[in-house]
Amino acid sequence: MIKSVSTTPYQDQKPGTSGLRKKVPVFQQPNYAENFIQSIFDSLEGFQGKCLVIGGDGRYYNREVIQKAIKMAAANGFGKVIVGKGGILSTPAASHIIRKYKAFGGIILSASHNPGGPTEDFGIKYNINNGGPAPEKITDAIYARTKVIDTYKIADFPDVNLDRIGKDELPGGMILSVLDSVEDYTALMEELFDFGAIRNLISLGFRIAFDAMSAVTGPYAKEIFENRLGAPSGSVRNFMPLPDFGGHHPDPNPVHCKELYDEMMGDDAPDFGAASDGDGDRNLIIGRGIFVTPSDSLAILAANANLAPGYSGGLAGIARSMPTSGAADRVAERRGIGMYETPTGWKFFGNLLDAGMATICGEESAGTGSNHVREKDGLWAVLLWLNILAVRGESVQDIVTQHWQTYGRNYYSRHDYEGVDTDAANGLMANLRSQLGSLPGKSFGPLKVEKADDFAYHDPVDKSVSEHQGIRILFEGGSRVVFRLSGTGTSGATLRVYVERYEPDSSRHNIETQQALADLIVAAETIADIRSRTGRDAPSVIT
Ligand code: VG1
Ligand code: CO
Repeated sequence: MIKSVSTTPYQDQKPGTSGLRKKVPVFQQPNYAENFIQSIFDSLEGFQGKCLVIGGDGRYYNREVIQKAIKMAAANGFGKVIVGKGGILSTPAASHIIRKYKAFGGIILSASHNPGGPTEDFGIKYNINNGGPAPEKITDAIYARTKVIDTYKIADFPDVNLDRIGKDELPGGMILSVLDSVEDYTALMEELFDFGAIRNLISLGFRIAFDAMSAVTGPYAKEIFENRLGAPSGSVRNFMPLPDFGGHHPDPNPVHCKELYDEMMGDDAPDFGAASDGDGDRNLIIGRGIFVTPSDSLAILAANANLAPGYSGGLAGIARSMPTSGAADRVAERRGIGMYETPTGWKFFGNLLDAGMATICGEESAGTGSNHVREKDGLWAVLLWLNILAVRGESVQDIVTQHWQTYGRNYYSRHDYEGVDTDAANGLMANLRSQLGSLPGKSFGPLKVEKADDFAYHDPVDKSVSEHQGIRILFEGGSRVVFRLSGTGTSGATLRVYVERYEPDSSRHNIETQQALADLIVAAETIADIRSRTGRDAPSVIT
């Protein structure tokens, strides 16, 4: 019934910013997925007889790995497995289901915003019982295990039916429960937001355009925006999840959502445009004629969250990843609430949310969320925006410009250099580190360096320390440049350069972003020597 299979370890199974991500052919190597899943189980204690949630974003290879994971969960002694119908669960929905059904943890199969398909990306990550990504202590243990693993356990029963909702006892006694992927999540959104007010806004002719990017949010968005909130059919586009996302890159930014972006900038644009990514945890917000940067969106959502029923009592605090702009800090300061700066990656927010120190969290990479789950949540952000728009009765443009008038504007942009030679990228970072001591006091054009460091995070809850989380160069007056290497890519290295400048004067809030940041962009190049070290004249993607 239960087979113990001998295996040999792979040396490259180190989880990155958000789980293990590799090309599909890498995952298809013999025992590759099995080794990683067994290493997860081997790093956990006390799950005998307990419940495991398994879900994925529907990308290529999803179903195959779900079948393996179910059989391995049974063989390792879990008492119950919950999966979404068809093996589909958005990342925030999986987080909710782990919490709602008090599961021991969950396995989420996704490579998020990375492309899908037979030669594209796949990923596996483990979430703990609070619904959030496993902290580094666990991911480090999983990695250590992958390097020495020699057997895995798998039950020997035929593939289960993932498409029939209901409960089944599998051979050996483990219960399999297949849930509607959308229902529990939608109910949670109805508790947090005033659906009546949003429905009313839409009935008055407010037009929304949501691009699901042929990824996991399609069925969720159809149900929420069209069926429950009454948006006309067609308001949700690309709503059929496809294993290859229609050949697109399901990353909700103005570059990969160009069609929606152009429409929102054009004549007769809808009032509100939005999109989400491969696994449903990111969001893109565009008003008629205005793109809202994720950092601004976090600040505006935090400043207005009390207008939604779920947050009417105000916020305990706000948390943002270090490279995210300081716009939200100004909101926290004015409200007299806590502000926390964490390394990149949602796993660092879990402790702050669990401890009740932060209510809303966000990242510059288009992730925003709250204490309702322990992942970032794309549709949640869209619904909070809609709730705010319904209550305030103003346009996105008005809300954003008023926010800048009140708090000042943080001009912000991220420049990504993708697929850079790994040694060159490491060399660039090492060179930056070597300059940290000598940079303060130096001037670059009109900018003078005030401070330079390698960001280290001291978790205020569990006291753990995470070092080398990005090089920060802070200039006098509050501008800064941050450099770090991506931990989610699957080929070569990706250098991310984050550029930010604070502008308090509202007569200077209409400058084009790259122009507003021009001096900083030049300084970044001078200090890091990006062109000669990477061989690139320009970033691959500017957001
Ligand atoms: C990127 C983003 C980070 C985000 C992570 C996972 O990581 O920068 O903010 O948390 O992706 O998001 P990196 O290491 O490539 O910069 V997702 O939607 O891919 O789960
Ligand atoms: Co994602």
